[in-house]
Amino acid sequence: MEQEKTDQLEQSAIKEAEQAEDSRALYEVKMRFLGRMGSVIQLMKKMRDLPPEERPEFGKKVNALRERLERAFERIELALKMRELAERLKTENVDVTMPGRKRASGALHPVTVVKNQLVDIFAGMGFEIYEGPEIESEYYNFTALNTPADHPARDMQDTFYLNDSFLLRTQTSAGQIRVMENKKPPIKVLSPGRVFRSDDDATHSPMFHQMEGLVVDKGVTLCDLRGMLDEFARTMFSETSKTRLRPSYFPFTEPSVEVDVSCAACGGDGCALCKGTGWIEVLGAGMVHANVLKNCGVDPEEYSGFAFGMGVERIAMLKYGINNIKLLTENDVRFLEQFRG
Ligand code: 2NL
Repeated sequence: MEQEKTDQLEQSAIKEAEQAEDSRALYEVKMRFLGRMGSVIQLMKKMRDLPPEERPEFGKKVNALRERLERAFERIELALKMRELAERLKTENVDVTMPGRKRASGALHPVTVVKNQLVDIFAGMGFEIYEGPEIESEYYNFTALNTPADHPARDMQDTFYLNDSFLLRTQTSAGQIRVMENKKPPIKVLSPGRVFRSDDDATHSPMFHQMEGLVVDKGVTLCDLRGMLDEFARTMFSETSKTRLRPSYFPFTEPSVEVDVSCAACGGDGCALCKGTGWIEVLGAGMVHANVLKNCGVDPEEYSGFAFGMGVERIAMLKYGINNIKLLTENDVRFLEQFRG
């Protein structure tokens, strides 16, 4: 009777195990027979109902059954795993000859490249970098810079006003005024940053990047400015670049100059880029006006200074032969791709 029961249990366990669809189902069957509440344990518990002399014999039998079942489950599990692996290998095969997906790599924008170059050149000459705020008061942007109340640059037509006294800075010198107010000379600062003017055509954009330099100390002259600009032109454009100063006017400098650099495209002979003149206008500069120094608490009898300002987009356009400033803000990938370093 007992023998019959064990045989039956063994047979149905093996049968169910062999019918299991996957390893999960097989594990469930195994738990049902060999688990802590499984049939084999239940069978073992029956030992208590037997007379003591029959117990050892019964125990041995049940233990033998458990060992046989464990081996059977191991064998079935191995076969099932092999089958599942074969199945996976059939569906998850990888075509190692397939070409990879191309990933487009990014690069710095040409304006950023030129800005970094300019910062490197002037930092190498000992300039400190100071970036002021983009929103400025009328005082820092115009009044302190000796720009009279009726100057056309202050006009609503040219300047973006936020309210009666605040505006989007039209030049980075607004920030340089703060430096002069707060620091005793010697001063040597470079201010790169966005500026805003109500201007819009092929060479003017309502937002562009400016880079202004300011040097204030005892005995600073226009000659120092020129020497520094020569060095700048040679590093930025070509080893053989020359500079030329032409008289000009800015309210914040006296004297004021416009600075031309010999055309790097033709070497000064005259070409389409320089419109046959051999020279290209690159920046504006001058000796800091005595009124500007006074406005910042710097004594013009004791100190003098020079300053210069250039448009970063303009330098980038000259360097790369770009004929429309808008190309620099449209961000057409076909345009930008040509500047990958
Ligand atoms: C231009 C001309 C210029 C300055 C900027 C300056 C700054 C201070 C005092 C005096 Cl704090 N001047 N900056 C001077 C001359 C010209 O920029 O054409 N910029 C695009």
